[in-house]
Amino acid sequence: MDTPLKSDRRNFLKIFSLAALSALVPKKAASAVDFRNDKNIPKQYIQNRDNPDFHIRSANPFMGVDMQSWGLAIGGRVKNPIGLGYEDLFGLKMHSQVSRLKCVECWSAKAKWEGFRFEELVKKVQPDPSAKFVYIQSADSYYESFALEELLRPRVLFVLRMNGQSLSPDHGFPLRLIAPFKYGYKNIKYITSIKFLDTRKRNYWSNSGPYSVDGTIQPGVDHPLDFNKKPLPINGGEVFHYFDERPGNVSKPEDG
Ligand SMILES: Nc1nc2c(c(=O)[nH]1)N[C@H]1C(S)=C(S)[C@@H](COP(=O)(O)O)O[C@H]1N2
Ligand SMILES: [Mo]
Repeated sequence: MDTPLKSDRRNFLKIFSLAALSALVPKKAASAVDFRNDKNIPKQYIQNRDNPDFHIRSANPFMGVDMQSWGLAIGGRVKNPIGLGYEDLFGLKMHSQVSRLKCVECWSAKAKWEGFRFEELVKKVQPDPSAKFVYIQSADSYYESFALEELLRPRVLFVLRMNGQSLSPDHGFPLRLIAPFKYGYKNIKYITSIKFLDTRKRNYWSNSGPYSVDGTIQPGVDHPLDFNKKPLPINGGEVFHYFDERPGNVSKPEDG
């Protein structure tokens, strides 16, 4: 089901007003405090937490998305750049799947995810033939990078609902990506912008730790890209953590 043109236009105008607004507001005003290296993150911030059911990973702790100013901007090398509001996303054809998210830290958890497929957005914006890559940015200054083709694969969902409810702030409200064949860090939360590009950009964790841009889960290997680009084998059928085995050998990077 396509969102009516009228709605696209309304949101296209909204993008302009957002752009005008952001020109007035100094960059980073919303997240003036940087808690990345802070041990005492205020309780109300979204932050790393090990839950029995589903861990939370948040590289840049923040207060969550403010829906007053949230919109999804889709542009770059496309015929029709658009802006969509939260309600517009529910006009897209929904799919549901149960799949597991696997973090490079060797925990995993599964959930029922509901959302739309990337082709819904592709149909609307009509990428140029040169647009072979996609760059996704989020409200917590996280960013990811994909080949366009990867996002069109089966079981890749732009997710609005988790286990029968709207995504919680911890798990990426209002919009996150689920790509089960990629490590957790590729499954970007709090999405605000999707750009079609002719070059491949890097992602947050390849710039901040020993992780690859690609992030494809390889059976029999711990990380897709470990130190010295040497894949680490799975020990005894279980994934083990490099840092558990060689204490002091290398410094532990931030949580990935
Ligand atoms: N915007 C954003 N997306 C993100 C992250 C993040 O810090 N910010 N962490 C990633 C990592 S490392 C993992 S393992 C998963 C964890 O998802 P969860 O917090 O819903 O369990 O989210 C990924 N997506
Ligand atoms: Mo992760």
